[in-house]
Amino acid sequence: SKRTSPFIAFVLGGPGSGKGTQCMMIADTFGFTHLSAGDLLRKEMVSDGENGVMIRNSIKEGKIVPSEITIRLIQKAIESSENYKFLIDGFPRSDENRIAFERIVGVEPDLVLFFECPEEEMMKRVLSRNQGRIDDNIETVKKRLQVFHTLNLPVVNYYSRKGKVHKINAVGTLDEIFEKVRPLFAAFSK
Ligand code: UP5
Ligand code: MG
Repeated sequence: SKRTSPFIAFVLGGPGSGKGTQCMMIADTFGFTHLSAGDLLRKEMVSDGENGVMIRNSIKEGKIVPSEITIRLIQKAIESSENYKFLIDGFPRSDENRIAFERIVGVEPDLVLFFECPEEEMMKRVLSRNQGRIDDNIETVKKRLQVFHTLNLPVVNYYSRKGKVHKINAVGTLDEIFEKVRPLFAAFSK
């Protein structure tokens, strides 16, 4: 089936809520291309680009990188893909991010997934991840949680009012959570 615009799902949730993990399972099962905004920024951070130092400083402080930079990376990834179905993981993180995406890319998400997870659980997962991320330390995690509450949640509330949010309880085994996610995508596949 041909669409004129891509199918876009925003996948939101606090740090360590399981966005990346579930996106990999959705991508495998339903043929989506998984675009993690954080992964795109970490890749850009270690490239020779002019914004590397600024991106590193933002991530280290749990701050949101300027919208134009993140959107350019997401847009490039969408445009260079043959696919038309995308999971955009960890973006938009603020109303400003959201409005800039609407303005620059000019598309609305078809659906928004929100992984709801208690703060203690998110904290525990992030601090036991051990993959060398410069933001997986107690000081930065506290800042990430703060930013999540003040800037990310308004985006979830905005899409809730538009009836686009599917809230998923993110506590449980990977498979238990995926069984709650599956029906949302089954409806859109094929
Ligand atoms: N895990 C996963 N599911 C589990 C389960 N059900 N039970 C037990 N453990 C589970 O999971 C985290 C850890 O928990 C893993 O070890 C996993 O095995 C385990 P993961 O799937 O990685 O969770 P995720 O929600 O993806 O956590 P992440 O830490 O990636 O979330 P963040 O939103 O904090 O990180 P992100 O990479 O999106 O952003 C990092 C920074 O980049 C931001 O703070 C910001 O500075 C910057 N950024 C921007 O500026 N703009 C953007 O648009 C995006 C990022
Ligand atoms: Mg992630």
